[in-house]
Amino acid sequence: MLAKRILIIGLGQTGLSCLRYCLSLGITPVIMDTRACPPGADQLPDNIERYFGGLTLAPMLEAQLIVVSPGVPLATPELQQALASGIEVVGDIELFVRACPAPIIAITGSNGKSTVTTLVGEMAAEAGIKVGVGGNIGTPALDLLAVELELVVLELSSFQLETTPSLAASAATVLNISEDHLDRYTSLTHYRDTKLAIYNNAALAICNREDAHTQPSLLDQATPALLSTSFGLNHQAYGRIEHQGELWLSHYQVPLLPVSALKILGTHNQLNALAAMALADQAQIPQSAQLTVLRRFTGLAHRCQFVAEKQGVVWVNDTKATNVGATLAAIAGMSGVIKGRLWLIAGGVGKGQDFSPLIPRLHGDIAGMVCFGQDREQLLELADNTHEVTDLNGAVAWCAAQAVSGDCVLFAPACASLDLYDNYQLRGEHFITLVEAL
Ligand code: UMA
Ligand code: ADP
Repeated sequence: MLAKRILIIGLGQTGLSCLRYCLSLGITPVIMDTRACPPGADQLPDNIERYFGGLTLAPMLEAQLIVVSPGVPLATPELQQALASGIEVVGDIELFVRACPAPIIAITGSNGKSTVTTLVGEMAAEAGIKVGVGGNIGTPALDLLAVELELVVLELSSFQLETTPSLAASAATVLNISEDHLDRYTSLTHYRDTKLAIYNNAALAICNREDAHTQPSLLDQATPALLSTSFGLNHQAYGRIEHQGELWLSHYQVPLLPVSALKILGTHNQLNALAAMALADQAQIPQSAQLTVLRRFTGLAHRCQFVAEKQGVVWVNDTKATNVGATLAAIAGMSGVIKGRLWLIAGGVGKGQDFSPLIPRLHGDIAGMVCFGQDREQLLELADNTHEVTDLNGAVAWCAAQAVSGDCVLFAPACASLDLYDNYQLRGEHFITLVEAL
């Protein structure tokens, strides 16, 4: 039973889904948003009590339950005050897991979440399972409750994991950990520990052998024995072996699929495929369906997406590379397939990241990097082969003037888009428009 006096904080996609959910249960919630004109304001029925332009403490303290959107940190002083007064504060995913009767596959990590979530969802659908796919990937989880499902695949951000104490996934994975969101967390350890909460009460934890940060033992030595398996690039568990003269994805050294059959490029995508198989096995999705999907999947839009070849120069849109780890993976993936030099476009909101892991690449694979947006100064100072522009128009024009036939221009900004765009998709679409106009 949900409390009767519910306050929803945030009127974006999540807040609107929480509103719909409350109304479906016959509860009229109160809405609050720090923004003067939040995106969902025009969809709010007239009879709903609302507070915009800041967090107002009095109605917060009158609530029995506060449902907070992922973009609002729990550390916000007003929320801390509500918590100190004994008011329960949860996120939309918490409401979802309390209400969802179907088993849940839960996926987090700094990078690869949407790719793996989509793969597992497609594998389940291929096997004829009634599956719902949602969470941070875009469809708010509560909207999945509208139809009866046999399986739910959730992409979960660290923000969502902060407020989901009842999660008990049938399989959970942390794909990898690299610096991100350090404008919200006090340290990498703080960020990692928030993500590792995905393993709490999971029936199976699936970890990355290449990345010790993803392993649950780091969270709490006292955690009761958790069943776990792993994926990685060697022969163990979900891994890779040499077979018939080439590399294959394998499970306990049984060859399953030649790496060459994957249409998604780079070792990071091989890890994504292995993680998806591990999750799918736990969800009892037949291997034939898994392999069918892995053979046909060409990748999601905005992730290392081929845009066009112009005068022999290949242009690639990886606007979803919103942190350094993703940009490094994209560079490694592209370096294996291009003939000429690689030009990188980067910049935006750096979120407190350390950009220095890009330095060896700037001295190696990358001919030049053009930097735009809010935190471009931090990128510019990494090496001598960098160039400053204010916006993406300037960046595309500069690369078009540098690159020659055989080269590749990679837009993998290592930053969030919110200084110049509403979201990463709009940034990617702007890039595509600029390239097509060349
Ligand atoms: N905001 C305010 N005041 C408020 C509420 C929100 O300023 O009172 C700001 C937030 O700081 C943020 C923006 O508004 O900058 C959106 O926040 P939100 O919590 O309203 O977001 P939603 O529209 O509900 O979208 C969220 C996820 N966004 C975030 O966590 C920031 C979406 O993930 C997700 O698809 C959606 O719920 C459905 O579950 C997007 C994202 O950027 C893709 N996620 C981050 C990431 O992947 O790095 C975590
Ligand atoms: P997320 O949902 O976690 O942002 P995506 O699947 O959307 O992840 O991929 C975003 C970007 O991250 C990709 O464009 C690619 O550059 C990079 N990436 C994808 N998978 C991985 C991985 N396993 N390790 C490192 N980087 C990755």
